[in-house]
Amino acid sequence: MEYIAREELEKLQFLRLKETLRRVYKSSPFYKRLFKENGLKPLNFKSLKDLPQIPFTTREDLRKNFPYGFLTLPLNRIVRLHTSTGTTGKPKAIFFSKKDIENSAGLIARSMKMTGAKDKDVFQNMMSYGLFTGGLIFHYGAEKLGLLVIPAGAGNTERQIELMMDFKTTIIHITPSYALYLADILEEKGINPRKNLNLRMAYLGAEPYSESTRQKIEQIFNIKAFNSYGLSEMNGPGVAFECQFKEGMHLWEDNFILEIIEPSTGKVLPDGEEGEIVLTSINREAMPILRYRTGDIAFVYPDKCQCGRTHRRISRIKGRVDDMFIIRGVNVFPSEVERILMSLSEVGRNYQIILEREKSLDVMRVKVEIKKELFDGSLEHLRGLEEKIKAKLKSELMLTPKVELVEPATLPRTTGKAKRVIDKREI
Ligand code: DLL
Repeated sequence: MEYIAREELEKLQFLRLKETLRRVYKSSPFYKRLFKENGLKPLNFKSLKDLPQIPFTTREDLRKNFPYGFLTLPLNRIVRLHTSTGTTGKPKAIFFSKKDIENSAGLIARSMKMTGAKDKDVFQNMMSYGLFTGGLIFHYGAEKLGLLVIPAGAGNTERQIELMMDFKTTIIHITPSYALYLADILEEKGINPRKNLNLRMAYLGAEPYSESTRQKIEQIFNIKAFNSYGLSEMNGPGVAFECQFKEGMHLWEDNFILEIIEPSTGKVLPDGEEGEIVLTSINREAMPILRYRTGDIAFVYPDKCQCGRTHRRISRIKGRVDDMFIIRGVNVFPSEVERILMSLSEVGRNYQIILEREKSLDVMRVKVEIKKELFDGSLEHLRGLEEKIKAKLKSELMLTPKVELVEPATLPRTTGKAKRVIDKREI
Protein backbone atom coordinates (compact mmCIF):
# COMPACT_ATOMS: atom_id res chain seq x y z
CA MET A 1 0.00 0.00 0.00
CA GLU A 2 2.87 2.39 0.72
CA TYR A 3 4.18 2.13 -2.86
CA ILE A 4 0.85 1.87 -4.69
CA ALA A 5 0.75 3.77 -8.01
CA ARG A 6 -0.89 7.20 -7.69
CA GLU A 7 -3.62 6.27 -10.12
CA GLU A 8 -4.53 3.17 -8.11
CA LEU A 9 -4.36 5.13 -4.89
CA GLU A 10 -6.79 7.71 -6.22
CA LYS A 11 -9.14 4.99 -7.41
CA LEU A 12 -9.10 3.48 -3.94
CA GLN A 13 -9.66 6.91 -2.38
CA PHE A 14 -12.71 7.45 -4.53
CA LEU A 15 -14.16 4.03 -3.71
CA ARG A 16 -13.68 4.66 0.00
CA LEU A 17 -15.02 8.18 -0.26
CA LYS A 18 -18.21 6.89 -1.92
CA GLU A 19 -18.63 4.29 0.78
CA THR A 20 -18.10 6.96 3.46
CA LEU A 21 -20.58 9.33 1.83
CA ARG A 22 -23.20 6.59 1.70
CA ARG A 23 -22.57 5.79 5.32
CA VAL A 24 -22.85 9.34 6.66
CA TYR A 25 -25.80 10.19 4.41
CA LYS A 26 -27.68 7.23 5.81
CA SER A 27 -26.73 7.36 9.47
CA SER A 28 -24.87 10.45 10.73
CA PRO A 29 -27.38 12.97 12.15
CA PHE A 30 -25.01 15.86 11.41
CA TYR A 31 -24.22 14.92 7.79
CA LYS A 32 -27.78 13.89 7.00
CA ARG A 33 -28.75 17.45 7.82
CA LEU A 34 -25.77 19.03 6.08
CA PHE A 35 -26.35 17.05 2.86
CA LYS A 36 -30.02 17.91 2.85
CA GLU A 37 -29.40 21.61 3.44
CA ASN A 38 -26.91 21.71 0.58
CA GLY A 39 -28.85 19.51 -1.82
CA LEU A 40 -26.07 16.88 -1.87
CA LYS A 41 -26.52 13.18 -2.62
CA PRO A 42 -23.79 10.52 -2.59
CA LEU A 43 -24.88 9.42 -6.07
CA ASN A 44 -23.93 12.78 -7.52
CA PHE A 45 -20.25 12.38 -6.64
CA LYS A 46 -18.58 11.19 -9.84
CA SER A 47 -14.91 11.69 -8.97
CA LEU A 48 -12.54 13.01 -6.31
CA LYS A 49 -12.84 16.41 -7.97
CA ASP A 50 -16.41 16.64 -6.61
CA LEU A 51 -15.22 16.60 -3.01
CA PRO A 52 -15.12 20.43 -2.64
CA GLN A 53 -18.91 20.52 -3.06
CA ILE A 54 -19.10 19.44 0.56
CA PRO A 55 -18.85 22.31 3.05
CA PHE A 56 -16.00 22.16 5.60
CA THR A 57 -16.59 20.58 9.00
CA THR A 58 -15.18 22.62 11.88
CA ARG A 59 -14.32 22.09 15.52
CA GLU A 60 -17.35 24.20 16.30
CA ASP A 61 -19.54 21.65 14.46
CA LEU A 62 -18.09 18.86 16.61
CA ARG A 63 -18.70 20.87 19.74
CA LYS A 64 -22.28 21.76 18.83
CA ASN A 65 -23.10 18.13 18.08
CA PHE A 66 -21.38 16.76 21.17
CA PRO A 67 -21.47 13.96 22.14
CA TYR A 68 -23.22 11.64 19.66
CA GLY A 69 -24.24 13.84 16.73
CA PHE A 70 -21.64 12.47 14.28
CA LEU A 71 -22.08 8.76 14.97
CA THR A 72 -22.96 6.44 12.13
CA LEU A 73 -23.24 3.32 14.27
CA PRO A 74 -25.42 2.34 17.24
CA LEU A 75 -23.68 2.25 20.62
CA ASN A 76 -23.52 -1.55 20.63
CA ARG A 77 -21.03 -1.28 17.74
CA ILE A 78 -18.86 1.38 19.44
CA VAL A 79 -16.05 0.10 21.62
CA ARG A 80 -14.03 3.13 22.66
CA LEU A 81 -13.91 6.89 22.86
CA HIS A 82 -11.02 9.33 23.06
CA THR A 83 -11.19 13.05 23.58
CA SER A 84 -9.19 16.10 22.71
CA THR A 85 -9.44 19.23 24.76
CA GLY A 86 -10.11 22.41 22.90
CA THR A 87 -9.39 25.88 24.20
CA THR A 88 -12.86 26.38 25.60
CA GLY A 89 -15.89 24.35 26.61
CA LYS A 90 -16.53 20.67 26.15
CA PRO A 91 -13.82 18.42 24.75
CA LYS A 92 -14.26 16.80 21.35
CA ALA A 93 -15.28 13.16 21.72
CA ILE A 94 -14.16 10.73 19.02
CA PHE A 95 -15.60 7.23 18.77
CA PHE A 96 -14.13 3.98 17.51
CA SER A 97 -15.65 0.71 16.33
CA LYS A 98 -13.63 -2.51 16.57
CA LYS A 99 -12.60 -2.07 12.98
CA ASP A 100 -11.53 1.55 13.62
CA ILE A 101 -9.26 0.42 16.47
CA GLU A 102 -7.79 -2.35 14.31
CA ASN A 103 -7.28 0.07 11.48
CA SER A 104 -5.63 2.80 13.53
CA ALA A 105 -3.27 0.21 14.99
CA GLY A 106 -2.42 -0.81 11.44
CA LEU A 107 -1.45 2.75 10.52
CA ILE A 108 0.82 3.04 13.56
CA ALA A 109 2.42 -0.33 12.81
CA ARG A 110 2.98 0.76 9.20
CA SER A 111 4.53 4.05 10.36
CA MET A 112 6.82 2.42 12.89
CA LYS A 113 7.94 -0.22 10.42
CA MET A 114 8.74 2.52 7.92
CA THR A 115 11.23 4.03 10.40
CA GLY A 116 12.95 0.69 10.92
CA ALA A 117 11.30 -0.51 14.14
CA LYS A 118 11.70 -4.28 14.62
CA ASP A 119 9.85 -6.84 16.72
CA LYS A 120 12.95 -7.20 18.90
CA ASP A 121 12.79 -3.52 19.87
CA VAL A 122 11.77 -2.46 23.37
CA PHE A 123 9.30 0.38 23.06
CA GLN A 124 8.57 2.73 25.95
CA ASN A 125 5.40 4.71 25.37
CA MET A 126 5.85 7.92 27.34
CA MET A 127 2.61 9.58 26.32
CA SER A 128 -0.39 9.79 28.56
CA TYR A 129 -2.69 6.74 28.61
CA GLY A 130 -6.36 7.47 28.91
CA LEU A 131 -8.52 9.88 27.02
CA PHE A 132 -5.53 11.20 25.03
CA THR A 133 -4.84 9.16 21.88
CA GLY A 134 -1.04 9.29 22.18
CA GLY A 135 -1.04 6.47 24.74
CA LEU A 136 -3.48 3.75 23.69
CA ILE A 137 -3.58 4.24 19.92
CA PHE A 138 0.21 4.02 19.69
CA HIS A 139 0.27 1.14 22.14
CA TYR A 140 -1.98 -1.03 19.99
CA GLY A 141 0.09 -0.26 16.88
CA ALA A 142 3.39 -1.15 18.54
CA GLU A 143 1.90 -4.42 19.81
CA LYS A 144 0.58 -5.20 16.36
CA LEU A 145 4.10 -4.88 14.99
CA GLY A 146 5.26 -7.21 17.75
CA LEU A 147 7.51 -4.96 19.80
CA LEU A 148 7.84 -5.33 23.53
CA VAL A 149 5.69 -2.43 24.75
CA ILE A 150 6.24 -0.72 28.10
CA PRO A 151 3.03 1.23 28.78
CA ALA A 152 4.84 3.81 30.92
CA GLY A 153 2.51 6.74 30.25
CA ALA A 154 3.64 10.34 30.81
CA GLY A 155 5.30 11.70 33.93
CA ASN A 156 7.04 10.11 36.91
CA THR A 157 10.37 10.78 35.25
CA GLU A 158 12.60 8.94 37.71
CA ARG A 159 10.55 5.81 37.14
CA GLN A 160 10.79 6.30 33.37
CA ILE A 161 14.56 6.36 33.63
CA GLU A 162 14.58 3.25 35.77
CA LEU A 163 12.37 1.44 33.23
CA MET A 164 14.65 2.52 30.39
CA MET A 165 17.70 1.21 32.17
CA ASP A 166 16.16 -2.04 33.48
CA PHE A 167 14.61 -3.11 30.20
CA LYS A 168 17.13 -1.48 27.85
CA THR A 169 14.50 0.53 26.01
CA THR A 170 15.45 1.13 22.37
CA ILE A 171 12.57 3.33 21.16
CA ILE A 172 10.59 6.01 22.97
CA HIS A 173 7.41 7.83 22.04
CA ILE A 174 7.35 11.23 23.69
CA THR A 175 6.40 14.87 23.20
CA PRO A 176 9.42 17.00 22.25
CA SER A 177 8.99 19.16 25.36
CA TYR A 178 8.99 16.10 27.60
CA ALA A 179 12.10 14.80 25.81
CA LEU A 180 13.94 17.99 26.78
CA TYR A 181 12.66 17.77 30.34
CA LEU A 182 13.82 14.15 30.50
CA ALA A 183 17.25 15.29 29.32
CA ASP A 184 17.40 17.81 32.20
CA ILE A 185 16.58 15.14 34.78
CA LEU A 186 19.12 12.70 33.33
CA GLU A 187 21.73 15.42 33.54
CA GLU A 188 20.80 16.23 37.14
CA LYS A 189 21.18 12.55 38.02
CA GLY A 190 24.52 12.30 36.28
CA ILE A 191 23.27 9.76 33.74
CA ASN A 192 24.74 10.15 30.29
CA PRO A 193 21.95 9.35 27.80
CA ARG A 194 24.48 8.63 25.04
CA LYS A 195 26.34 6.05 27.10
CA ASN A 196 24.07 4.74 29.83
CA LEU A 197 20.90 4.22 27.80
CA ASN A 198 20.21 1.94 24.84
CA LEU A 199 17.97 4.24 22.85
CA ARG A 200 18.18 4.25 19.07
CA MET A 201 15.01 6.06 18.01
CA ALA A 202 12.32 8.43 19.23
CA TYR A 203 8.94 9.32 17.82
CA LEU A 204 8.21 12.96 18.52
CA GLY A 205 4.80 14.50 18.03
CA ALA A 206 1.55 15.88 19.43
CA GLU A 207 2.81 19.49 19.44
CA PRO A 208 4.68 21.86 17.13
CA TYR A 209 8.47 21.99 17.45
CA SER A 210 11.34 23.16 15.30
CA GLU A 211 13.95 21.30 13.29
CA SER A 212 16.61 22.66 15.68
CA THR A 213 14.78 21.10 18.62
CA ARG A 214 14.71 17.77 16.81
CA GLN A 215 18.44 18.02 16.20
CA LYS A 216 19.07 18.94 19.81
CA ILE A 217 17.14 15.85 20.98
CA GLU A 218 18.95 13.61 18.47
CA GLN A 219 22.28 14.92 19.67
CA ILE A 220 21.53 14.65 23.41
CA PHE A 221 20.33 11.04 23.18
CA ASN A 222 22.37 9.95 20.14
CA ILE A 223 19.25 8.72 18.36
CA LYS A 224 17.22 9.22 15.21
CA ALA A 225 14.07 11.20 15.97
CA PHE A 226 11.07 10.99 13.64
CA ASN A 227 8.24 13.47 13.40
CA SER A 228 4.75 12.03 13.88
CA TYR A 229 1.53 13.91 13.20
CA GLY A 230 -2.07 13.21 13.98
CA LEU A 231 -5.19 14.47 15.69
CA SER A 232 -7.94 12.81 17.69
CA GLU A 233 -10.57 13.65 15.09
CA MET A 234 -8.66 11.43 12.60
CA ASN A 235 -7.85 8.50 14.99
CA GLY A 236 -5.03 10.31 16.84
CA PRO A 237 -1.40 9.57 15.88
CA GLY A 238 -0.68 7.68 12.65
CA VAL A 239 -2.06 10.25 10.19
CA ALA A 240 1.37 11.26 8.85
CA PHE A 241 4.87 10.07 9.70
CA GLU A 242 8.43 10.62 8.54
CA CYS A 243 10.37 7.96 6.65
CA GLN A 244 14.14 7.52 6.85
CA PHE A 245 14.72 10.63 4.70
CA LYS A 246 13.00 12.86 7.25
CA GLU A 247 11.89 15.41 4.71
CA GLY A 248 8.22 15.83 5.41
CA MET A 249 5.72 13.28 6.72
CA HIS A 250 3.97 10.79 4.46
CA LEU A 251 0.27 11.31 4.99
CA TRP A 252 -1.52 7.97 4.66
CA GLU A 253 -3.72 8.84 1.74
CA ASP A 254 -5.44 5.45 1.59
CA ASN A 255 -7.13 6.53 4.85
CA PHE A 256 -7.36 10.30 4.54
CA ILE A 257 -7.97 12.69 1.67
CA LEU A 258 -5.60 15.63 2.03
CA GLU A 259 -6.33 19.20 0.98
CA ILE A 260 -4.51 22.43 1.80
CA ILE A 261 -6.66 25.54 1.85
CA GLU A 262 -6.21 29.25 2.17
CA PRO A 263 -7.60 29.78 5.71
CA SER A 264 -9.45 33.03 5.11
CA THR A 265 -11.14 32.14 1.81
CA GLY A 266 -11.30 28.35 1.93
CA LYS A 267 -9.74 28.17 -1.55
CA VAL A 268 -7.95 24.87 -2.25
CA LEU A 269 -4.22 25.49 -2.83
CA PRO A 270 -1.81 23.58 -5.08
CA ASP A 271 1.03 21.46 -3.67
CA GLY A 272 3.93 23.58 -2.46
CA GLU A 273 1.77 26.39 -1.11
CA GLU A 274 1.38 26.87 2.61
CA GLY A 275 -2.08 26.78 4.14
CA GLU A 276 -4.40 24.94 6.49
CA ILE A 277 -4.58 21.15 6.40
CA VAL A 278 -8.07 19.80 5.65
CA LEU A 279 -8.67 16.07 6.05
CA THR A 280 -11.44 13.67 5.11
CA SER A 281 -11.45 10.28 6.80
CA ILE A 282 -12.31 7.64 4.21
CA ASN A 283 -11.63 4.51 6.20
CA ARG A 284 -13.50 5.10 9.42
CA GLU A 285 -16.72 3.43 10.50
CA ALA A 286 -17.97 4.96 13.73
CA MET A 287 -17.42 8.61 13.04
CA PRO A 288 -16.10 9.67 9.65
CA ILE A 289 -15.48 13.40 9.29
CA LEU A 290 -15.54 15.14 5.92
CA ARG A 291 -13.30 18.06 4.95
CA TYR A 292 -12.25 18.73 8.52
CA ARG A 293 -10.45 22.01 9.15
CA THR A 294 -7.56 20.93 11.34
CA GLY A 295 -6.29 24.46 12.03
CA ASP A 296 -2.75 23.20 11.34
CA ILE A 297 -0.53 25.12 8.95
CA ALA A 298 1.76 23.25 6.54
CA PHE A 299 2.47 22.71 2.86
CA VAL A 300 2.61 19.58 0.69
CA TYR A 301 5.95 18.72 -0.91
CA PRO A 302 5.38 18.90 -4.66
CA ASP A 303 8.11 16.37 -5.55
CA LYS A 304 8.38 12.62 -5.01
CA CYS A 305 10.12 11.21 -1.95
CA GLN A 306 13.43 9.42 -2.46
CA CYS A 307 12.04 6.43 -0.57
CA GLY A 308 9.62 5.70 -3.40
CA ARG A 309 6.46 5.81 -1.31
CA THR A 310 3.66 7.44 -3.24
CA HIS A 311 1.69 8.98 -0.38
CA ARG A 312 2.33 12.73 -0.44
CA ARG A 313 4.33 14.40 2.32
CA ILE A 314 3.26 17.31 4.49
CA SER A 315 5.85 19.68 5.91
CA ARG A 316 6.62 20.15 9.58
CA ILE A 317 3.58 21.88 11.13
CA LYS A 318 4.26 25.58 11.47
CA GLY A 319 1.59 25.96 14.13
CA ARG A 320 -2.14 26.22 14.47
CA VAL A 321 -4.08 29.03 12.89
CA ASP A 322 -5.31 29.98 16.35
CA ASP A 323 -1.81 29.85 17.96
CA MET A 324 -0.65 32.66 15.77
CA PHE A 325 -0.58 35.98 17.56
CA ILE A 326 -0.31 39.48 16.24
CA ILE A 327 2.03 41.99 17.82
CA ARG A 328 1.87 45.49 16.39
CA GLY A 329 0.62 44.16 13.12
CA VAL A 330 3.23 41.43 12.79
CA ASN A 331 1.94 37.85 12.59
CA VAL A 332 4.03 35.55 14.74
CA PHE A 333 3.90 31.78 15.12
CA PRO A 334 5.42 30.53 18.40
CA SER A 335 7.27 27.91 16.32
CA GLU A 336 9.17 30.69 14.54
CA VAL A 337 10.36 32.07 17.86
CA GLU A 338 11.42 28.58 18.86
CA ARG A 339 13.32 27.99 15.64
CA ILE A 340 15.31 31.19 16.10
CA LEU A 341 16.06 30.58 19.78
CA MET A 342 17.08 26.97 19.34
CA SER A 343 19.48 27.85 16.53
CA LEU A 344 21.61 29.74 19.08
CA SER A 345 24.13 27.53 20.85
CA GLU A 346 24.02 29.58 24.08
CA VAL A 347 20.31 28.95 24.55
CA GLY A 348 19.20 26.17 26.91
CA ARG A 349 16.22 23.89 26.51
CA ASN A 350 13.23 25.95 27.48
CA TYR A 351 11.59 29.28 26.75
CA GLN A 352 8.34 31.11 27.31
CA ILE A 353 6.58 33.85 25.37
CA ILE A 354 4.62 36.44 27.34
CA LEU A 355 2.36 38.88 25.56
CA GLU A 356 1.53 42.00 27.50
CA ARG A 357 0.31 45.51 27.02
CA GLU A 358 2.44 48.48 28.00
CA LYS A 359 0.78 51.88 27.71
CA SER A 360 -1.69 50.44 25.20
CA LEU A 361 1.10 48.97 23.08
CA ASP A 362 1.49 45.23 22.69
CA VAL A 363 4.84 43.82 23.74
CA MET A 364 6.32 40.35 23.33
CA ARG A 365 8.59 39.34 26.19
CA VAL A 366 10.62 36.19 25.70
CA LYS A 367 12.04 34.39 28.71
CA VAL A 368 14.97 32.24 27.67
CA GLU A 369 16.77 29.64 29.71
CA ILE A 370 20.51 29.81 29.15
CA LYS A 371 22.72 26.81 28.66
CA LYS A 372 23.87 25.21 31.89
CA GLU A 373 27.57 25.65 31.13
CA LEU A 374 27.14 29.44 30.85
CA PHE A 375 25.61 29.83 34.28
CA ASP A 376 28.03 30.68 37.07
CA GLY A 377 25.54 31.71 39.74
CA SER A 378 24.71 35.03 38.13
CA LEU A 379 23.32 36.32 34.86
CA GLU A 380 25.17 39.62 35.04
CA HIS A 381 27.90 38.71 32.58
CA LEU A 382 25.35 37.72 29.96
CA ARG A 383 24.00 41.12 28.93
CA GLY A 384 25.73 40.71 25.58
CA LEU A 385 23.87 37.49 24.96
CA GLU A 386 20.58 39.16 25.79
CA GLU A 387 21.30 41.77 23.13
CA LYS A 388 22.33 39.10 20.63
CA ILE A 389 19.06 37.19 21.07
CA LYS A 390 17.05 40.39 20.82
CA ALA A 391 18.81 41.40 17.59
CA LYS A 392 18.34 37.97 16.05
CA LEU A 393 14.62 37.86 16.89
CA LYS A 394 14.23 41.41 15.65
CA SER A 395 15.90 40.80 12.31
CA GLU A 396 13.95 37.61 11.60
CA LEU A 397 10.53 38.51 13.00
CA MET A 398 10.55 42.23 12.15
CA LEU A 399 9.50 43.25 15.63
CA THR A 400 11.40 44.30 18.74
CA PRO A 401 10.91 41.88 21.59
CA LYS A 402 11.99 42.14 25.20
CA VAL A 403 14.39 39.38 26.14
CA GLU A 404 14.90 38.12 29.65
CA LEU A 405 17.53 35.47 30.37
CA VAL A 406 16.73 33.05 33.16
CA GLU A 407 18.65 30.32 34.94
CA PRO A 408 18.65 26.82 33.46
CA ALA A 409 15.70 24.57 34.39
CA THR A 410 13.64 27.34 36.02
CA LEU A 411 10.76 27.74 33.55
CA PRO A 412 7.75 25.41 33.90
CA ARG A 413 8.47 22.00 32.41
CA THR A 414 5.93 19.56 31.07
CA THR A 415 5.52 15.84 30.57
CA GLY A 416 2.86 16.39 27.91
CA LYS A 417 2.09 19.21 25.51
CA ALA A 418 3.85 22.45 26.40
CA LYS A 419 2.06 25.75 26.88
CA ARG A 420 4.63 28.27 25.65
CA VAL A 421 2.57 31.40 25.19
CA ILE A 422 1.02 33.36 28.04
CA ASP A 423 -1.23 36.09 26.80
CA LYS A 424 -1.78 38.69 29.49
CA ARG A 425 -3.22 41.29 27.16
CA GLU A 426 -6.86 40.60 27.92
CA ILE A 427 -6.45 40.67 31.67
O1 DLL B 1 -1.88 15.06 19.64
C1 DLL B 1 -2.40 13.02 18.46
C2 DLL B 1 -0.96 12.63 18.49
C3 DLL B 1 -0.50 11.87 19.56
C4 DLL B 1 -0.11 12.98 17.47
C5 DLL B 1 0.82 11.48 19.59
C6 DLL B 1 1.22 12.58 17.49
C7 DLL B 1 1.68 11.83 18.55
P1 DLL B 1 -4.77 15.89 19.74
O2 DLL B 1 -4.56 15.91 21.19
O3 DLL B 1 -6.14 15.85 19.20
O4 DLL B 1 -4.07 14.63 19.09
O5 DLL B 1 -4.00 17.14 19.13
C8 DLL B 1 -3.91 17.32 17.74
O6 DLL B 1 -1.78 18.46 17.94
O7 DLL B 1 -4.06 19.30 15.34
C9 DLL B 1 -1.70 19.63 15.91
O8 DLL B 1 -2.06 20.97 16.18
C10 DLL B 1 -0.87 19.09 17.06
N1 DLL B 1 0.12 18.12 16.59
C11 DLL B 1 0.04 16.78 16.59
N2 DLL B 1 1.17 16.24 16.07
C12 DLL B 1 1.98 17.27 15.72
C13 DLL B 1 3.28 17.38 15.14
C14 DLL B 1 -2.71 14.34 19.12
N3 DLL B 1 4.02 16.32 14.81
C15 DLL B 1 -3.12 18.56 17.43
N4 DLL B 1 3.76 18.63 14.92
C16 DLL B 1 -2.92 18.74 15.94
C17 DLL B 1 3.04 19.71 15.23
C18 DLL B 1 1.30 18.47 16.04
N5 DLL B 1 1.83 19.67 15.80
